[in-house]
Amino acid sequence: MSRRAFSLGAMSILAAFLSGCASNRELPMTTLAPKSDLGQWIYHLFIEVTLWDALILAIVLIAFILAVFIFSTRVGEAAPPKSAASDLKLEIAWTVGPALVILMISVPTVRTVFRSQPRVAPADSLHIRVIAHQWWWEFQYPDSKVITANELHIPVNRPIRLDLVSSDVIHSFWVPQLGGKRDVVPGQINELTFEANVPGMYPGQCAEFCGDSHANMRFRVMVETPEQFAEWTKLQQAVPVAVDQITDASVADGAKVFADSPCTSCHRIDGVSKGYIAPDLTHFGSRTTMAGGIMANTPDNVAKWITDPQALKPGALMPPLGLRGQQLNDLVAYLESLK
Ligand code: HEC
Ligand SMILES: [Cu+2]
Repeated sequence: MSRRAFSLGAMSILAAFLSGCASNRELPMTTLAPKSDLGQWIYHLFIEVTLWDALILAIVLIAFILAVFIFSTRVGEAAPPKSAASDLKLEIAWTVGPALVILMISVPTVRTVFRSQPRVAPADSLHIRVIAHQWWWEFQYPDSKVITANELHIPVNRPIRLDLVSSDVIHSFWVPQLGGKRDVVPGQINELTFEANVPGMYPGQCAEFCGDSHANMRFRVMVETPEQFAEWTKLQQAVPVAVDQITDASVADGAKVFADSPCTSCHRIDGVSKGYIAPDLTHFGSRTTMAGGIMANTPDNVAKWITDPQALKPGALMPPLGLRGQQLNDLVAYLESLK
């Protein structure tokens, strides 16, 4: 390969890499910009271990370079340098040395593990039950009875205690900026405790391969001020307008389409249906994303989703139900009206 071709190739790879970074800047999946106490502990641990590693690397490199100069055969020197078959002092040194290195890494690690996993939830913590499904996340707030999907709202500067359960296979709850991964294992309740300290929206992702749409099992955490969180909770607690009270004609027709369709056997809408194996749609219109956070919640996307869920999300456990035309439009208008 010519030099020019090589540098062109290298530059285009670099450009692709940099633009990839740029497009992610808005919602960074990074552990290097922690926004919670747990995230910060892990970040500091990473920096601490990296510094120790850098020191060790420097020592090894210096020793190596010195050895090359001191022990190499000189020009005109006939015999190779003599080698020792065994050297007790050296052997002790290279046993104790690595043991110390492991100690230096493991002490702060174990300390962080214990610090980040209190057995008893901190006083005043907000309890939330997280249920992982193939391939979406359900969030239940036992105190306020709110149920939502794929968008977890939490208040800033308040301890959060998540109880993580799975309804099918092993998943893993991971929000890089808020802290470490926690596996979600069927038949077991795992806990995660943290306190977010900067309001904002943080992307999350299932981090344990769980089937066809594992990569599409995303979610968002909205860290809000206490006032915003209280307001959101109030809206989620509101009972939807009764079907016979709906004023908009299209929305009212859509409500009928929903109530008369198999949608009701999987989805719950407060006062309308009791399905529980799929996302609760009582306040679907208030969510910004849908289907495991893979796309924006827009009328267009909802219509495409209902028409053919598997086309948008491989393996999605929702069947296409053959709705089209006016029926579909009305249904979408109804779903989006559920604020
Ligand atoms: C067999 C059960 C089942 C039926 C029937 C069903 N769905 Fe679903 N639906 C699901 C599942 C499961 C998901 C979650 C898919 C995912 O994200 O992987 C879902 C997701 C959705 C979502 C996105 C929700 C969100 O917040 O991400 C909407 C909207 C929706 N369904 C509407 C409907 C409508 C309207 C009907 C009736 C025409 C219907 N569904 C019928 C199982 C079902
Ligand atoms: Cu998963």
